[in-house]
Amino acid sequence: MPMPKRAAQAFTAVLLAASTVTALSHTAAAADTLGSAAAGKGRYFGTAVAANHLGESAYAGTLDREFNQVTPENEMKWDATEGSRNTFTFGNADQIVNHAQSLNMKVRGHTLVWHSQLPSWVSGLAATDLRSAMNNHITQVMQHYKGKIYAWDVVNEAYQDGSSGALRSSPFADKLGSGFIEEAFRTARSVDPNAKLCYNDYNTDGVNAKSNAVYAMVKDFKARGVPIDCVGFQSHFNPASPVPSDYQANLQRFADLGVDVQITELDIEGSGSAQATNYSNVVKACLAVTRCTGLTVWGVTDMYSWRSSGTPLLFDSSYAKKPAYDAVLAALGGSGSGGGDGGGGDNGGGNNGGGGNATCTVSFAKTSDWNDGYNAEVTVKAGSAPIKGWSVKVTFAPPQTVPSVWNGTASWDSSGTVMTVRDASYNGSLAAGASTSFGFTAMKNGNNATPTVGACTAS
Ligand code: G2I
Repeated sequence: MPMPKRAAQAFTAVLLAASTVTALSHTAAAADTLGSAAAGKGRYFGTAVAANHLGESAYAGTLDREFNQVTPENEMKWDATEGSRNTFTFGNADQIVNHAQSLNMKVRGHTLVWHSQLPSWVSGLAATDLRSAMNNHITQVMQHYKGKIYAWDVVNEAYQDGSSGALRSSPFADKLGSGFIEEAFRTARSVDPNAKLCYNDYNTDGVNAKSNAVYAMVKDFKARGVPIDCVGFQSHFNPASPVPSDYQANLQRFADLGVDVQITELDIEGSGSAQATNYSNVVKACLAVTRCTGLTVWGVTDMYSWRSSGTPLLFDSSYAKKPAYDAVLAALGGSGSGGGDGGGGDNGGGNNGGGGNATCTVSFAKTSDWNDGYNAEVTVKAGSAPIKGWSVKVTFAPPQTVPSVWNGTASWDSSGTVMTVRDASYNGSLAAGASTSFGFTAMKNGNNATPTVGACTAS
């Protein structure tokens, strides 16, 4: 439940107090955030998140407004979760997971078995001990987050760059042999059968020796029934490593093996229209592949990027939207301040969301009104297609506050005037034409105005 929010801006409009029921209805407009636009295409749009920035209001405000999926940037790695053998520390990762859950965002677990950010006690173990340490690590971390993670990067970056197509040297490959990957996936499935299990790597974005090696592994796993559900393509691009021309074809060939594919760590160095075009091409490639179920950028703002000087992200260091942001939103069929064109009718319809024709409408009613406050009910009605989730923005007149919301999950913009309410998961799924409702209590604090209810966004 949200804390009471005090609206900050001056309120000038004059509205007549209405004690009777006010009804308004909107048809779904083009979505105006990355997450809602992606949801309109049956995808998620996420970002890497660092726990130590969550207390910064511009950071959290941008995250909460724009994204509906998060990947902890470092907090779930082995050095962060099991720095000493069998002593597990989850505090920072829990902060991110709790934040995401309160806003109905998906969480990608990153990552269980990786040669980097690996504590030295692990690299020092002999084979038998290393095998049990690996399986114990997977088991303990996945158990802690069981039911909260939509997908895990079970194994990260196991292959070498270049033309060899071989596994990279690591304690796991060197001591356990190539079978460590299969073993990690089998252990992971036994711990949380509901989480999607992914292999994740970089420089595998186009067809090349490295991606061919990963492709052969996935094909073999599928043929032998080794559990694997998805492949992540990190997609760290710069002028020396640009978006490959066969990017979409490469995603498609993996999808054709029977796995989902995701863009997992997208960032593209550059600026202006060149960067925007590259971003747009990546989004279009994902939308063109039915099993490409979502995209994640590797950070909210250029300021905190792991390669900040390359300004590779969608928001600049002041959290202003860059041309790349507008291009991504337009490619997703949304329309925001940048004036996207609404996109085409492309409905890739991934397997985790609604199709492109998921719509909903809202109507608003004050259900009670007293000196200091009022209660309201917002009814959400699915359009002519079933929907899997919905969200509605409600803008309050300062200095009104909202101490309580029910049957929905609320988040607030940084000004404290705009509340976005998403379904409470149990009431997100609606048959065509079916309705549900959420409610809230508002305190007037001297302002008797009726809030403005925005369009309903369905996924
Ligand atoms: O290198 C970019 C990414 C490549 N794919 C896997 C990702 O997990 C990886 O993420 C980066 C993080 O963005 C960095 O933030 O992984 C780096 C480490 O391999 C992260 O850098 C580390 C620094 O090296 C440490 O000095 C620092 O303590 O971040 C740590 C936490 O801020």
